[in-house]
Parts: sequence; C-alpha cells; structure tokens
Amino acid sequence: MTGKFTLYGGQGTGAVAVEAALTLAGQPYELVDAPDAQTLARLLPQMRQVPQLVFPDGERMTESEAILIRLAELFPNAHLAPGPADPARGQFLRWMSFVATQVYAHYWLKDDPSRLVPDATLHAQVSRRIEARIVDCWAFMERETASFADLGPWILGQGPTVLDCYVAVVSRFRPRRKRFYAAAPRLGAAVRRLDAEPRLAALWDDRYPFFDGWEDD
Ligand SMILES: N[C@@H](CCC(=O)N[C@@H](CS)C(=O)NCC(=O)O)C(=O)O
Repeated sequence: MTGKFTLYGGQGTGAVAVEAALTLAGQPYELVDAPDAQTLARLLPQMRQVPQLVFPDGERMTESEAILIRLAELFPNAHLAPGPADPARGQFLRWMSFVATQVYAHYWLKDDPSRLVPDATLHAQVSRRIEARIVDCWAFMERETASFADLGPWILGQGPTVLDCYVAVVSRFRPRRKRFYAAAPRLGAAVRRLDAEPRLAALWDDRYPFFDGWEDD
C-alpha cells in the first residue's frame, strides 16, 4: 500500500499505539488531534472516539485492535505480528482481543462513570472497582502468557509486535504502570523494552511523555 494515512488521535490515548505501529512499519501519517470532547464531537460525530485511521485508499477504521492487526497484515516485512501459519497466531489474536475487550473497553465508563451511574457519590467507587478488574486482567494475561518467556523477551517471545505496542500504551492508563508491573512482571519487562525502543523514542517524547511520576497510580 502506498500513500499517506491520516490518524485521528490524541496525546496519551490508545491512538498512540497505532502511531507506534505505523512508526515501526516505517509508514508516514498525518495526525489530526482531537484532544477534548468538543473536538471529538466536531471531527468524529459518529463515534466520538479515537483512534480512527483513514487509509491511503480512503477506507476508514475505528477499533484499535482491528486497526493494529490490519497494519501488521499490510506490512508483513515489519514483522509486527505472527503470520496466519505461525503457531503463535491464535494466542496473538486472543490477547489482542483481550486487551481491547477486557481492558480498554472499561475506559468508556471509567473516564465518565455518569454514563451509566447517575449518582455522583458512587463514581469514585466505580472507578476503583474498574481499576481492580483491570489489574486482575493483567495478572491473568501474565499467567496465561508465561510460556512465551522461553521464546524471547517480548510478550509473545518474538517481537516487538503490535501486541507489545497495544499493551505498552493501555498499561499506562490509570491505574498506571506500578500496579501493572506488580501484577504482571514479565509483561512489564516487555513493555519497558518498548518504552526504550530507539525507533520510538521521538514518538513517546511527543505523544506520551515519561513525565515525573508517570508510572504512579
Ligand atoms: N473501542 C475503541 C475504544 C477507543 C477509546 O475508548 N478511545 C478513547 C481515548 S483512549 C476515547 O476516544 N474516549 C472518548 C470517549 O469515549 O468519549 C478502540 O478500541 O479503539
């Protein structure tokens, strides 16, 4: 595929995982930031969420998991996912879906509990319970992916894949990294490798900076 991508995104959002994948694939893209609810409503009235990626042929995709898998398919030379015949493919798809549905999807409510819970006195409790569920999910993923440690230092052993990009970004949302490291030390080591990946240094600086206390709850 030739031509430029347009990514609707925002600093410190899941769209940064898509930026990381595009960067590792060596693909230039135009970035349109939608930093607040009003801009989201104006630019992306249908869904009001980022990421949204417009492909060079005009196709538009929402859903970070699908976007990341599609990019890995389109640029196989970047080795961003195990291919269809690779024995790791099933687990790759499993964990991509897990991050999207069991972890990332919680933030629609966590970011604004009033969407489902009108009583504001309950919002802090809702948020704490969602965070506890997210930590449990990371701990489950840690246990279930433990055998990949024999194959290499990335989440699926070989990498970095778009799964490493996805977890590296989503694990930075609250409750943030310290609790993530405690629940999932091997996954923590993999995402720290990606934090330190030289090809992504400029991207992290610009789009998800490692500010003082960034790992704290
Ligand atoms: N299912 C979507 C979730 C995207 C999402 O929750 N994005 C957040 C930013 S990290 C957002 O745009 N939130 C604004 C809102 O939901 O109002 C995906 O996987 O891409």
